[in-house]
Amino acid sequence: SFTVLRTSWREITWGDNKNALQYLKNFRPQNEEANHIRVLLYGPVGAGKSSFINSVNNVLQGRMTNEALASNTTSDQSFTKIYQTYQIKKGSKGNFYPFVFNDIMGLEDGDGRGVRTDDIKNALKGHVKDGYKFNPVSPLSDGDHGYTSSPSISDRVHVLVCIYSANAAQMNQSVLQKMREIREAASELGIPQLAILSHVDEACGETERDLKNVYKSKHLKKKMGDFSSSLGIPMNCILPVKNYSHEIQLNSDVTTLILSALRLMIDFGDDYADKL
Ligand SMILES: Nc1nc2c(ncn2[C@@H]2O[C@H](COP(=O)(O)OP(=O)(O)OP(=O)(O)O)[C@@H](O)[C@H]2O)c(=O)[nH]1
Ligand SMILES: [Mg+2]
Repeated sequence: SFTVLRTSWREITWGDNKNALQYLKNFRPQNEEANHIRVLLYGPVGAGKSSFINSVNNVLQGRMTNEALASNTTSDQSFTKIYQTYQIKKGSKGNFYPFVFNDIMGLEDGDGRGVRTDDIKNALKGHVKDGYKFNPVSPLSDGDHGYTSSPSISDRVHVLVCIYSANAAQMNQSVLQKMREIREAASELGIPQLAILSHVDEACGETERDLKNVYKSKHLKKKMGDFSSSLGIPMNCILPVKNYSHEIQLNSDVTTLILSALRLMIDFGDDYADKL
């Protein structure tokens, strides 16, 4: 075929998810002062931020779940407006995995609708209280109810993950500009960054037919390359993912990609938290 390469351009082991699962089950932050590694997901409306958290939850629970509430309505307003920390249950005794997720309201085109870049910077530094409802009109400031003045290591963001749909037509310039600003803010703080290219199933027929073609698809390789250069994130920090969306049961290949992205973000975050 003209659309797929003969061999994968990146190595990945399909169908054996046990090692990665065990690694995550055993994981503890190196920094003993850190209760958890905090992952902040950001990206345009509908990119799949909530779905990614749902997918991680599915994979770690070993069954389908619906806790992070991915929106199923098509709307120009983002579904995620509250700064909420998502924990993942571990076992049945009120334990949680030592990594947590936050997702930030979509970056929308134009002014005054998405989360302000200043508030994303606040979140990176741990100043945004859990449950805070972002105000698109004015950013949080010291003294506000939702503002944490002296954040702990656990309040801070340890890894920033940008999610973008492989199925999106073209990168919107104002969204791109906003993503760059956020990246720069994170870079100034030394926070490691990754990017997830979601919806890889919908973006390429060969991948839709068989997810194992994800690193053989010429189209997706180009998408990842374009994404890398427009965002300024190196190719080895870009991970393709197909979120659990229409499935009613777990699928080993879907899980493989989710675990591979999750493991990298936890490790990057852990390295950063260890230096704090
Ligand atoms: N086929 C497919 N559908 C996906 C994927 N990721 C997300 N979806 C679907 O895309 C829609 C939007 O996903 P969400 O997870 O709600 O997106 P979001 O980034 O949280 O969006 P906001 O909270 O509105 O900013 C949902 O209907 C998901 O089921 C994917 O990788 N593949
Ligand atoms: Mg969402």
